[in-house]
Amino acid sequence: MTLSLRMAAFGLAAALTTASAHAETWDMPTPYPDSTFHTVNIRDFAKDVSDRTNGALQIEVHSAGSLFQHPQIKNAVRSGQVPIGEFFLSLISNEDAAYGLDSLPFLATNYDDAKRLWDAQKPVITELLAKQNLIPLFSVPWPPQGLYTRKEIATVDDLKGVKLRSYNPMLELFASLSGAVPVQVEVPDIPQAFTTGQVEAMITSPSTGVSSKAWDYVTYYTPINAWLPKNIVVVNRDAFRALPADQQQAVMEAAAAAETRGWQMSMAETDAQTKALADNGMTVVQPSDALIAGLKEIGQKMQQTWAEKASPEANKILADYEAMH
Ligand code: PCA
Repeated sequence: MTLSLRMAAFGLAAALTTASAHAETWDMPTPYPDSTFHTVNIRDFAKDVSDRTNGALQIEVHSAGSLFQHPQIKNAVRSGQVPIGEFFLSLISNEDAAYGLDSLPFLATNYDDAKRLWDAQKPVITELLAKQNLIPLFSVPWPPQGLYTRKEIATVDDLKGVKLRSYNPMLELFASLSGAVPVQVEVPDIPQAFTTGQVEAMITSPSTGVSSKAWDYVTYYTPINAWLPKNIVVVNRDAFRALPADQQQAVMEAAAAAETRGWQMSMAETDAQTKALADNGMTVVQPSDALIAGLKEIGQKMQQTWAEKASPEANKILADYEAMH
């Protein structure tokens, strides 16, 4: 090797050492399976962060509750056990009613309204999360939620006594008010909950219906489209502030892009995954007027209960949202 080549090789090695000394890897727990569009979007976000930081910040996604189970993810980020994570926003609606607004039946039932609701929610939620050392990065809705059952559901009465899978305190109340029996089950456990008879019906998106192969356990899908609940990605504030300024900016830019992309993915999912349910043999039934009327009554009761429990700031979200119409 000539001297100049050796010098060049030495220079390269030194450069690599410097780069790897500064490269950081963030473990990121998420609750949902790899095939779920939220997880796909988060992996795109991770790649975007890596690209924008020239590889200096890597995010390693641990999907389907594999690193932390869903109910533990928020606190794992809060305490700094991991710097970043995703969870279902309304899962924590018992902490503050502001987190649960997107799961109030028939408040926001399409993407435009869901967006208005998020715009109204965001400043209040940002402040609440700040008290827990957390910064929200982006939030993406699931497609409108529909009803999966073994028998056709013509009215709310048909839900009496049915063991209904629940995923947050709002749905638990909804189930109780409709006479069903709520059972909390995380997405990765859905197939087992149905096969063991723990649950016999669920309310979720066509996306989760497909990812959990609902056709193996239930026959009817009724798109009641009553709410569009959201996932949120949060970062630990100390971990974020420890990043160099250019990397902080890269994370924020990648997050904004992920929010836009995620909403588009969600919209595209609704029809595509409802069709996939039908293609796999499920009977897709439009809800009867009587069923919708009964469910709306429950929604109204829930909104009253919600407003009584909610802080003035949370109630103001609702007022702001309604003023946007
Ligand atoms: N899927 C998730 C949350 C809402 C949805 O559509 C679930 O069923 O738990």
